[in-house]
Amino acid sequence: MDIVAKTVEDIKALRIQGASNIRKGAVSAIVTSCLRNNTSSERIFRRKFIKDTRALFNSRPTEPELRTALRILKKSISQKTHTVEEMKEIISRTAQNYENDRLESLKRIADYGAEIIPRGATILTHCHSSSVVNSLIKAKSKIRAVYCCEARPLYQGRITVAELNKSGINAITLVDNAASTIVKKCDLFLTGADALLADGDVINKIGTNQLSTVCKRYEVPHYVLTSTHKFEPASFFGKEEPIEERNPDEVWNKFERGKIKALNPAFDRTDSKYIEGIICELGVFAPQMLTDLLYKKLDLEKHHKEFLRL
Ligand code: RUB
Repeated sequence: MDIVAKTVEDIKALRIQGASNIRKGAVSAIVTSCLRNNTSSERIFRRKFIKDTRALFNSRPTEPELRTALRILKKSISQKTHTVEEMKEIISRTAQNYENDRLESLKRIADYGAEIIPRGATILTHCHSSSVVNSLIKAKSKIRAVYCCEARPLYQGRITVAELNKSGINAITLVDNAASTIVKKCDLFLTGADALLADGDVINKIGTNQLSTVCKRYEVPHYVLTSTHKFEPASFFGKEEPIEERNPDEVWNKFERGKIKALNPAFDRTDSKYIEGIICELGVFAPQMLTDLLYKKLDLEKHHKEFLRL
């Protein structure tokens, strides 16, 4: 099977899971597909590149980082005079630069994240985020316990608890509905993000919003750890970020549930007013301060049309 088709399938089936891994898998597939392309015709090369990019772009709806990386790759070969060999070289180089930039971001997020964790901390987390796991591992010596919500229906929280345990952190799994009973003994609630929006709201795994609301009630600060690559610039121009609706069979398979309907949204949106801070590669920010900064940094007023086009 073609590498791009296989990657799209893996992303849809969550064999590649989490915003950062999805982007990484997609970029690697597109680079491999380009390098394997034997054509010497620039037109045919571009046509295949666009077809592959579109398939990956649409593989999961609520993933701005995936879209950002693919937009950057496409922009890198926008000059129409390149030969196929030049385009291959540019695409590989751009992908490598992006990866280096993300690795550097991840390192900085882990540093800033570890810094806000107090000594003897008890922490609540939800689902699986590479940014959160990295920060917790970095702050290991200060951590008393991490409670990891399972994140039904697909239990990505179990990936978190297993990774933390393996690194020697006292990590405990709990069903999602038990969170409010232990939140009172937690110092922090830490999550990743799938999308960061213009008004400072954050989209993350389903259940994040209700946990964040409970945390606010008990004055447990919710910090979101994410790189600014998850920012969706289209949200500044009124575009709603779609929430992926997944197969109801993930909740309850159809042989057992018969005609009973099941709802299965993958993500939810947490209001910026519940979020204490966003920890990104630039530092720790109040949500809206960060989005104002990104608007200016990306010079979106001038470039938004060009930036948003795939
Ligand atoms: C994963 C999820 C993660 C974010 C951030 O959902 O919600 O918290 O993607 O991940 P799913 P990271 O399992 O449905 O992809 O910090 O690794 O980018």
